[in-house]
Amino acid sequence: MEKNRKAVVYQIYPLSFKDTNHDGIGDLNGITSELDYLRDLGIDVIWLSPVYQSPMDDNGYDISDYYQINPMFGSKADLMVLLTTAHQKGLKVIMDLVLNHTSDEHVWFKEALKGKDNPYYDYYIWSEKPSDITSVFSGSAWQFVPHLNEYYFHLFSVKQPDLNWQNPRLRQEIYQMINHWLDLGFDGFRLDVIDLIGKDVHQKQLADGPYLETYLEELYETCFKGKEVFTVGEMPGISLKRANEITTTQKALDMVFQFDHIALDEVQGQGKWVLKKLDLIALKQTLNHTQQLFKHQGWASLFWSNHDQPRAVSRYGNPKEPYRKDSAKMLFTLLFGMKGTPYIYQGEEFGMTGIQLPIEDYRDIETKNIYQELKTKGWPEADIMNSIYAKGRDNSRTPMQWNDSAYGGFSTVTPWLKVNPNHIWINRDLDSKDPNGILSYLKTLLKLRKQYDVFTDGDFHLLEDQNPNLFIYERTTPKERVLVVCNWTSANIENPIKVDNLDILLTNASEHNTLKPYYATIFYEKRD
Ligand code: TEU
Ligand code: CA
Repeated sequence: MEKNRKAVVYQIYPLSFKDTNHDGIGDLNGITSELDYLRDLGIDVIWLSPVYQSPMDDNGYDISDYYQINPMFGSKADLMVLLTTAHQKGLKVIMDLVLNHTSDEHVWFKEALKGKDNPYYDYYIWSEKPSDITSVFSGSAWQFVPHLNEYYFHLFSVKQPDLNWQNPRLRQEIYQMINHWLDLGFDGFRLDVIDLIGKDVHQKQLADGPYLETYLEELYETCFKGKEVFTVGEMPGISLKRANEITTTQKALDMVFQFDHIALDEVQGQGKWVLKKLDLIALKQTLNHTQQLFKHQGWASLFWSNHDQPRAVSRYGNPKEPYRKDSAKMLFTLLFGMKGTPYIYQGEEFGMTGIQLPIEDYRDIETKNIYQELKTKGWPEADIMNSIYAKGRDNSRTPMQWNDSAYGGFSTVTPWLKVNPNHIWINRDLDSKDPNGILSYLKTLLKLRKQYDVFTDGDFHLLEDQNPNLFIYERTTPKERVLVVCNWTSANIENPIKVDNLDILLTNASEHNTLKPYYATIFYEKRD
């Protein structure tokens, strides 16, 4: 919705944000204690990854009770304190809704297992014969239940049975639950793999399923209509075109996460573990395509990273000194100069990097399963580990590095997942004291976005589209023009654009004719 178009969203992965009761696990009170920091950063909306009751097979994306809070994070009262305090500081809080599946420990599934006559049986997806669909987390997507002599469908872990959205009673029960969270005062939702609710498993149509728009409209009519709600749907399997159409109708979601620009460093069709070097021209084409498609209708989300994706600096920039800071600034500039809603993933704001661990230290179910799967397939150990270092989800889940103390100030005891040893020189406190830090740069960038409408409204023109090293574009309205110039590489490169007469809004450099490694500048011009 129009009113949300200047908002900036910050994603919190509660497990890894801040531990205040010394059990090595991040908690709600830890989040509340850092709200001033988030407000001062210039964000508007906090997206909380799931904190509901859960056996944590997939770190909370396996919900066993949508109404209760997992005690490892605190209580529902703690959550309400977080919400109220955030509101006092002018911040919104959106919850993560996992509606494609529940935990197998959810009471609905426990009831369903009692037999075909049970009213909850039809809340899930069953078959007498498994098809060849595989789970995102390895193996078949069908799990046999001997006493029912049937298989249930789980696109993710075996502990995440998929819900049957074609059942109207299930849908009503979900809507009721969503309205409960809205009644409590929450400001909106991030909807996990929401494209999947439109699937037809028996026709083998999953991500681009036929019922999506129908259910989204029903959800809108029953929960969101007439309320001020911020909604973003995660849609890993949907085309850009359909994402654009869904965000054009006023009766669905404000925006979606679409992943075309994310999948460019993997061999198409072979999944995320078969690595490929990213081609800047391909990235330009994809982002340009998005910007053009969303020029007149729809609304896009601007993100490099989240709790499933590797750290942006390690993946697209350069985590090595002396390049880390400049490349982090360059990545923010390149993406947040575009049209859409910026998303920052915790730690990205001061350039946290990925990690390399011995296999037994990984905690993510996907990583543990793929290690076994690739072993069985005969991949050499070194290749498996290289793929995990590059793409494993624990890269972005290591604890927040607040300072250089033991455990990075995240906790006073051994955390649930290793802290990156580089917290000694990469941490929030250190970066915030540095006038050339990433934080201070990002704060200015976010302020500029609020100040100049051209960032929200301007048309997007890609320049130098065949240049394999520089990413250059302009944004224009009849009144203003900004020119964004970025060097994607670690080499010095001559600037092909004449910039001598332009004002500078933001830069990480002092020289603008020879562009230093990871150079980034936003130039500005009034047009009359
Ligand atoms: O992720 C959905 C998804 O398809 C991917 O991002 C996936 O997790 C990853 O690419 C695997 O390679 C969402 C959540 O963000 C993720 O954390 C959950 O594990 C998943 O749904 C299941 O709920
Ligand atoms: Ca804790």
